[in-house]
Formats: sequence, structure tokens, C-alpha cells
Amino acid sequence: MGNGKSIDPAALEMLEVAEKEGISTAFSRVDRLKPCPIGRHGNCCSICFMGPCRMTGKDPNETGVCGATPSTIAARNLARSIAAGAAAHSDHGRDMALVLRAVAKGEAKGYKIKDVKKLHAVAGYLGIRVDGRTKEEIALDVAEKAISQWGQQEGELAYLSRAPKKRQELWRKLGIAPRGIDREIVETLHRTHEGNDQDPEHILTQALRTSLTDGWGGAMLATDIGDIMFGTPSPLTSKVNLGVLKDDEVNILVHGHEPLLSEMIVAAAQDPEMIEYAKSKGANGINLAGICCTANEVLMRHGVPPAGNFLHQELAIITGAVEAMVVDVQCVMQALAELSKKFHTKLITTSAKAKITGAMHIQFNHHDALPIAKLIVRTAIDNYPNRDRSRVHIPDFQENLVAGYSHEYINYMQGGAYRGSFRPLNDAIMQGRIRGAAGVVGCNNARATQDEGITTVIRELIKNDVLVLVTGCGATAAAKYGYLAPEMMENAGKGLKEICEAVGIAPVIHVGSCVDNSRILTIASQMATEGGLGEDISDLPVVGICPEWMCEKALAIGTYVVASGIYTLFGVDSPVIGAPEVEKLIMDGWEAQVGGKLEFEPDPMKIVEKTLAHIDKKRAALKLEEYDPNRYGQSGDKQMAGVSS
Ligand code: SF4
Ligand code: MSK
Repeated sequence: MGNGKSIDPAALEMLEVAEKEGISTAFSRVDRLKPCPIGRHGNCCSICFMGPCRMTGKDPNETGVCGATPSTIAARNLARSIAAGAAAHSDHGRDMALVLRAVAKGEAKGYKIKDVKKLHAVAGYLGIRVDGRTKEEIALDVAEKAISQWGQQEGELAYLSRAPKKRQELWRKLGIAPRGIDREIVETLHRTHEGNDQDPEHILTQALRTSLTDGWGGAMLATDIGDIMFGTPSPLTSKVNLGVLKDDEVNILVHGHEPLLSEMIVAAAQDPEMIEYAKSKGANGINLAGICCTANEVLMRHGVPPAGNFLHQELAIITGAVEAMVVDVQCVMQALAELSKKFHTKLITTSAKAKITGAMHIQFNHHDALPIAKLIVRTAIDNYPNRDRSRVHIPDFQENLVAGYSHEYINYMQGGAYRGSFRPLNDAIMQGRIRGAAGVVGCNNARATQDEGITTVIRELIKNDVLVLVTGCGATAAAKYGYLAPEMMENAGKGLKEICEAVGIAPVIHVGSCVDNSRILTIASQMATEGGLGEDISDLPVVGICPEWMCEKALAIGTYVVASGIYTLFGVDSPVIGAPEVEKLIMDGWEAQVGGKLEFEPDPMKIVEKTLAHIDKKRAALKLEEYDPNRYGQSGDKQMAGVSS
């Protein structure tokens, strides 16, 4: 299937259009740019200006000018990537916390505290009193405490207490319980500066600690504060892929990561005055859709359809039907600026942290969020008459999906408000109806066939009774091929299908954006503390998988999943393959320390094999019944249908 570029028919159709029009995309540029194998494999050090020092592997005793060994160089490079990824997610979380504080003080018009139940739950995690206090008073304390997590110098992050007791103790024993978010990230940059920490294992242990500032720090706070301000997601239906663009409406795409502006754009686009304005320009309405994780944020809470994942961002503009692409931070290709000039699309940057030469900049600030959102929507509407109808090409591909599974909802769906818990899920795993669970997350990578790795892994895992949780661009990939539709239960193994029928879910569950991988940590923690599956996350028959990883954030996520005790497999290629000692340290070394390991495996089918073998190994260690694919499947709707016929 596909041409090696993508398995998505919508992408293939748009790539033909691009080729006909002589337009370059990441799909074509990747062929022109052969990566430097030395840098790609972790063997290039450019930390000081005596280098860059390139380790070629030709001399077993080779070092950099300063004497740094290939292992030290690769460990430093990996640690720096993890720090950058943790910084990106955590800075996102910081902005959310600052806005929550402004909301509590009445200084952020247009925002509100939407989910008081979640506010109380978060206050509980942070040790903040709720009785007899207004939601604003509680929110102010929650925001202040959250903000303190970045600047804290000593002690440990408050959210570590949400992990199983055993895990917390292990982190303390190993000295990797993070003291403060900024502190660990800065310290990793310091330690990896020229002439500093030069023991690979020691560098990598700090990398574990740094990654935890993301998963159990900035990202988890970003998720929670998003839920407090915009609502905790619950299941909803929507559509996905480029076919969601409309040829008779003003198409606005939100792209990037933070929900702060996109939430306001959702409100502005629904404003009757704006819709009337769009009609005055000849459009039938305003159609909002998303790309990357901003898409996931507004999908999870409003059902706004994702137009695609990371590698769809350029293809969306090439449809010629996008009036404005509104971007904030992360995963936004610089190429969009030049590309948008070839069409009528306005590329609008909005973050004070991210400008792109050639783009229009309308700076967002939370004090005037709604008026700014309206200005952006109005700018898109004004651009509608400039659409060149002869160049509009919207591929006719879209799929149905169900999204919106917060961990709160997953708890609720297993027993309702009266007795919701993780007991049914744990029981199903213990009985072997569900063999285990996997998080399949992360990006697209132009050096891998778009969506092929993600969908291969998902297809094979559900067939083998593994429940799959998805986030980020992996979730969008899953959705594009129907994996998030309940009908997909037909392709699940018999035991998993029974559970899907009983609970009314698809075998693949969309839990949100990249920062919402923190929801997966919470789920894993709840499973470990529910009983029957050990006492720590590392006891669970679960695996983390990122088949098409691309950016530093993915490495940070993978590492905090490992530090939480989970075996984690990444596809594409290894960024440290040129340093066998480092590869061993992040596999065997980390497994001995934290019970999880990070492995790079380019072949998706081998990822599946390794996942199933690991799940079975964990099941055996827990002394659970051996998994038998044919034990179940006699109950459920099918049997009932048989009774009534
Ligand atoms: Fe070369 Fe050492 Fe400088 Fe790195 S720190 S560039 S290995 S001299
Ligand atoms: S957007 S980080 S390409 S998942 Fe979160 Fe997608 Fe990866 Fe960006």
C-alpha cells in the first residue's frame, strides 16, 4: 500500500497535486537531504568550539579533542534532547498554570473554572483545603502551588505522590525524584556543558530524573489545568482527515499544542455574529479543524475534527481551501510560511515564543483572549473571497471516530458514578480476556512511511487482545483508518471484543494530546494500586510504544514512561546506535534501575512480537493464567443474539 511515503490515500492524493504543481513538502525534501550518519547515530559532539568532533567508529580509541568518548558524547546528546523535550511540555504546563492564576484573580476575561470537581481533585493532590472556600480561592492556591513546582529548588515534585508507593520509594532510593521542574532541566544542560559530567551512566540517570519533571510534573499539570479550565473530556464523536475541510465554508485550522487560544477560537467560530460575517463574504459558515495536538485538545473537549497529523500540515494548505492556519508552539514546520504564499492561506503565528519569518503575527495574550480569537477568525473570513476555486482540491477521505477518554471517564465507565473503579479492567487482565495494555503514541516521521508503523502495531495488538490507548499524532493516525470507531471491535481478539461489547468502547481508546500521556501514567498508577496486578507500575503487563517518533518531546515522554517502570519501544531508528555502551545502559542499565527500558526497533512487526513477549513475561511473573486466545468469546452480544434468534 502507498508509495513508501504514506499509507493514507488522502496524503497520496495531495502528494500528486504537490508534484504536479512543483511544490516541495517534507515528503519530497526528505529525499534530497541525506542525514549525516554520524550525527544521526549520536556520534557528533558540537558542545564546544574545538569541535564539532565526529566519532567515525574507525578507531576503537577515538575521542573528541577534549578526550570525550563516543559513549559520553551519545549520552550527553540524548540527555540534552530529553531536557529539551521536557522543557517544551513543561513550559506549556507553566503557561496553563499562569493563566489559571489569572482566571482565579479575575484577570483573564473569557476563561472560567469549568470543572469544579476536577479542581477539587487537583487541590487534593496538592494538599490544598477545599471546604468552605470559593472555587476562585481554591484555584488561586492550586495555581500558586502549581507555579511553585517550576521554581522549587529542594524537596520533590508534589505529583510524585500520585505514583504507587513502591515507585515513589524507588525514585527516592535512586536519587531521581525531581526537586523542581526548571532545576532538573537546567542542571541537565549544565551537566552536559563541556568539561562537566562525563560518566555516561551518571548522565543518563540525571536524564531519567529530568524526564520525570515532564510526565509527573509539567505535562501532568498541563493536562489537569486544561481540564479545570476547559472541562474534563468524556466520549464524543467526530470525523478525521483532510476530507473534513469544506469547499463552501471558511476553513480555519488550529495547529500546535496549547489549548489556551484554540479554546477561544472554538468560541469565536461559533459566535453567530462571526457566522453572519462569514455569510456576508459568500461562505456558508465557518469550519474549524485541527492539526497535531491542538487538534487533539479541541477534539477531546468539543469534537472539532482533526484534519490530520504532523505530516498533514503542508498537505492541508495544498488543498487550496484553508483561509487561515493558526499556530502556537511546537511541531509547526517553517516551510508553512513559504508554502502558504503559494496559496491564499494566511499563516498566523500567535505565540510570543514562536515567530516564523513571512507569517502574519497576531500575538495572543490571556487578558484579551476572546477579542484576539475574534480578530483571527475575522482575518480568516476576510480571506475567503481570495480563495482560488480552480485550485481547490479537497480529497474525499474522512473517517468516523470516538475520542474523549479521560482517566476519570475510564474510571466512570467501569461502574458508573456509584462504583467506578479500575477493578473490571484489572479483572479482565487477570482472567486473560485482555492480555495486557499498550500506549501507542507519538509523531509521524518523514523518514518512515506515514502511519504505517502506528497502524501495523495497533492492528496486530488488538488482534492479540491487547487494549490500546493512543495519544498525539498516533491517535490521529489510528482514527484515520477507523481504529477509533466502535465497529473496530470486530477486528479485536475474542476476549478484548467481549470487553468492548460490555463497556461499549472501541479496542483503541483516544486519551488526548502529547501532554495527555500523563493520563496514561495516571491510569497505570491506578491499575497498579487497584490490586491483583502487583504493587508497582513495573509489575503491569503493559508496554509503551512510539512507532514513528520524530522530536525531542517524544524522547522525553519515552524516558519518563521508562522511569515509571514501563518497557518502551520506539520505531524508526535509534539516536544512540553509534554508542553500543549507551544502548546497553538505556536498556539493561535502566531496566535494572527502574524496571523499564528504552529500546529502538525499526520493524513494526518486531515491535509487536517484543510487546507480546513482554506482556506474557509480566503475566507469568504475576502468576496469572497463561493467555489463551480461544478461551473467551462465547459470551456477550453474540451469545445473546443467538438466544433471541
Ligand atoms: Fe569535541 Fe569535547 Fe568540544 Fe565535544 S566538548 S566538541 S568532544 S572537544
Ligand atoms: S504533535 S510531538 S508530531 S505527536 Fe504533539 Fe504529533 Fe509528535 Fe508533535
